Amino acid sequence: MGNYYQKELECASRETIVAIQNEKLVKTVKKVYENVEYYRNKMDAVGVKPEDIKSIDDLHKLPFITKDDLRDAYPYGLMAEPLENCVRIQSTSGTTGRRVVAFYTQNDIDMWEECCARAIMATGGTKKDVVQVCYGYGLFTGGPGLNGGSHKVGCLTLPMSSGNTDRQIQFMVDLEATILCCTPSYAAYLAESIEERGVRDQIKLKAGIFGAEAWTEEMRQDIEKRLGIKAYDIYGLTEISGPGVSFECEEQAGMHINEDHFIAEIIDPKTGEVLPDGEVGELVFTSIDKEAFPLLRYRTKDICVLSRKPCSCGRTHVRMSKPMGRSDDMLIVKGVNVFPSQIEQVLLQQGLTSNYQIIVDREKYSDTIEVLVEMTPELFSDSVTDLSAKEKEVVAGLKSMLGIYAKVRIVEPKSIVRSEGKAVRVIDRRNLYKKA
Ligand code: DLL
Repeated sequence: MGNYYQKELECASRETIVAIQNEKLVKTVKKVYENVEYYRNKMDAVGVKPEDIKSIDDLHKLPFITKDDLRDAYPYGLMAEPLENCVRIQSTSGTTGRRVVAFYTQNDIDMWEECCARAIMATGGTKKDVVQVCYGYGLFTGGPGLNGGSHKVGCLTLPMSSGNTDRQIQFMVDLEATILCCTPSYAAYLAESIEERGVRDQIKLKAGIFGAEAWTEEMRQDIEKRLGIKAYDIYGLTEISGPGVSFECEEQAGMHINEDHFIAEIIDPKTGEVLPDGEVGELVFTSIDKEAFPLLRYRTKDICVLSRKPCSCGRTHVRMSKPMGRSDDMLIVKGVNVFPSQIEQVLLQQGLTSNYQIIVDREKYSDTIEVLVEMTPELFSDSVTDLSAKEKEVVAGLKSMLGIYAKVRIVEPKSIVRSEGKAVRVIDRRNLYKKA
C-alpha cells in the first residue's frame, strides 16, 4: 500500500476535498460566465448568475452541457481562453460529423498528465518502470495522456502507438517493458500473440492499464492469467481531458475519480434529477481546473454508480463502477465511437433503404461490425455482380465515415424483422456491460 503521485491530494480528507471543490467551482463558474458567451446565454436562459453558485451544493442549479452543445459551439464556442494561450488540440475517436475538439493550455496538459501519473503509480509504478504505451497517438487522447503520465512519474516510456503486433512484442521482450498501456481488447490480442510466439517466459510485464472501452471482469481475469500481470481499469473522455479522469488502485474495485479536478454527479438520464450515491444513473462531470475548455455539468452518457465506501488503498476520492452501458446509442467498436445514425446516413446517401441492422460482435478479442441492409426494388432486379459492387461501395463509404472496416451485406427486401415499437437497429453480441 502507499504508492501515490500526489499523496496529499489523493488521500485528502473529505472536508479538504469539498473545500477545494467549492473554491474552484466558484472561480470556474465566474470565469466561464464572463468569458464564454455560449455559457452566459445558457445560464441566463435558466436565470442563474455566477453569484448563485456559492458551493458544490448549488451545482444542481447550473444547466447541463451535452455533446449537442459541443457540436453547436464547434470549434471555438466553448473556449474560455484566447487561442494564443492554448498549446494543444485533441479529439474524440468519433468521426467528422460527431467530432469533438478539446483545447488545452500548458496547465491543462500538466493537470491531465498528472492524473495519468496517479493512475500509473496506483499500479505500483515507479521511475524504475518501463512503460509501453500502445494506445493510439495523435488526436486520440490515449497515447498522449499515458505518455505524459509516464514521463511525470519518470518511467522509461516506449511510445509505441497502436498496431504492428510483432514489433510490440519484440520491444516488450528486448526492452523489458513492465507496464503495458492499451485497450483491453488489444491486451487480450497481445496475450494470445505472445503465446503463439512462445515468448511468454521472456516478458517482464507486471501491470496493465487498460481502458477506453468496456470490458468485463472475466476478461480481466483472462488477461491477468495469460500475461501474468495485474490488469487495472482506467476511464476518461476527451471532453473532460482524456484518460485518467478516474483509475483503479490495487483494490481493483471501482475507479477513483480525481475529485480535486472533476466533480462527479449521477443523474437520472430521463429527468435530469440528481441521484444519491449508490444509485445507478448517468455520470455528469464538472471540470474545475481546466483553463481552456472547462465544462460545467457535462453529461457523459455513461451509466454507472458511485461509491464513497472507504478504500484500503488510502485514497479518499469517490469510486465509480465500470460503466454499465450508455444512455445514448453510441457504440464503441475497435475503440472508435460509432453512432448508428452515421451508418444510416451513408446507406441513404448511397441510395439504399433505412431498413438496416448493425451486428457488433467480438472474434478473438477483436471487435467486428456488420451492416445488413435491405436492397431497394431497383437493386433487386440487378445482377449479383452489381450487388457485390454496391456492397463494396458501401464498405468504402462507411470506412470514410467511421474510419473502420465494416462488413456489408445487402439482403432481400423485407428480410429484416420489423419491430412494432422502436426499431432494433443494433445487436451487440459482445455482452460487455453488466446488467444494472
Ligand atoms: O476513450 C479516453 C481514454 C483513453 C480512456 C485511454 C481510457 C484510456 P473518448 O474517445 O473521448 O476518450 O471516449 C470516451 O469511452 O465516455 C466511455 O463511454 C468510454 N470509455 C472510456 N474509458 C472506459 C472504460 C477515451 N475504462 C468514452 N470502460 C467514454 C468503459 C470507457 N468505457
